Amino acid sequence: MRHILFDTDTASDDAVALVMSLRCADLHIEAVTCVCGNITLPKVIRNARIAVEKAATYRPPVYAGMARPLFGQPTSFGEQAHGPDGLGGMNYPEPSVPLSPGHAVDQIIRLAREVDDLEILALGPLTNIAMAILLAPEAMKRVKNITLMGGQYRMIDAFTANAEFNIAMDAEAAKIVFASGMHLTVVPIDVCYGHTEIDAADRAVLRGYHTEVGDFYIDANRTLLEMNKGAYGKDIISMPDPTAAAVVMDPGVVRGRVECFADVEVKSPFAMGELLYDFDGRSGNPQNCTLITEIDPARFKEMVFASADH
Ligand SMILES: [Ca+2]
Repeated sequence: MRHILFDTDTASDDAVALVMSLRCADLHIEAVTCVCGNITLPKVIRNARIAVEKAATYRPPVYAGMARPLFGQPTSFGEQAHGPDGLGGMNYPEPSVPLSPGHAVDQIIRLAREVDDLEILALGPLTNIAMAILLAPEAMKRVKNITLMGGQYRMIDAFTANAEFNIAMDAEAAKIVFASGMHLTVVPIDVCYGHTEIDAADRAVLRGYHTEVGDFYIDANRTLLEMNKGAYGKDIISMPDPTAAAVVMDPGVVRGRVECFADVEVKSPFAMGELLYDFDGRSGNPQNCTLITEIDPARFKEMVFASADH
């Protein structure tokens, strides 16, 4: 059994990732820690509690974390992609899963100290993780690995002209995490687009199960679907966070990876939050991350389906 801390700015694709992770027999989610990102923190917390309830397995504690980036205020929210509530405007009823007392950052540090081989899955801006590193660097060095959905590899204009949303939203926090000495597995936005997207045929499979979770995966992402149709002419639901969760659940879903050094640009307004790489060591910096470069789309979709067929 692997021990996972699930850090999330729970919008619609985070919710799918959380249900998948809770339904994965190999993982135990020790805590769900919420961070401002796709939507405001109160909505993140509510959606995390909804997702835990929808998974209908065990109920890890859900903790409130940072409500804004390290510096300044959030520059953007994702209502246009995820709906006013972050879950497709579905207005799901108030969940029975409670918010647990205590601050997410304190709980991250506590678990890093108490749990051997703790792994972190980080699916939003890295504010909570950076705060934990600043407060307790030695405790955080006990963490086995952080798998994060964030950044870009070859695709540059994923959110701003040169950066992806999760990193751009709190670039300084990301820089702290990349400089921490902790081992990172980076799932960039590139590998979450294309063949891993949920198309009409995939949605028919999910609907065909006639399960609450199968419907939840599609309904919670309906704003994302409409945006992709309207803005990009693509009849798909993109699944960045479930893709990163799949990498944790089953490393066999990874088709390509490269060991490298990565850092985050925080000074250039034009490239704020851009991930920068050294693939051959010429910068003199030691490798600090495993960059995922290709995903097996069929295997990924099988994992999405398997988590929704019951
Ligand atoms: Ca997210």
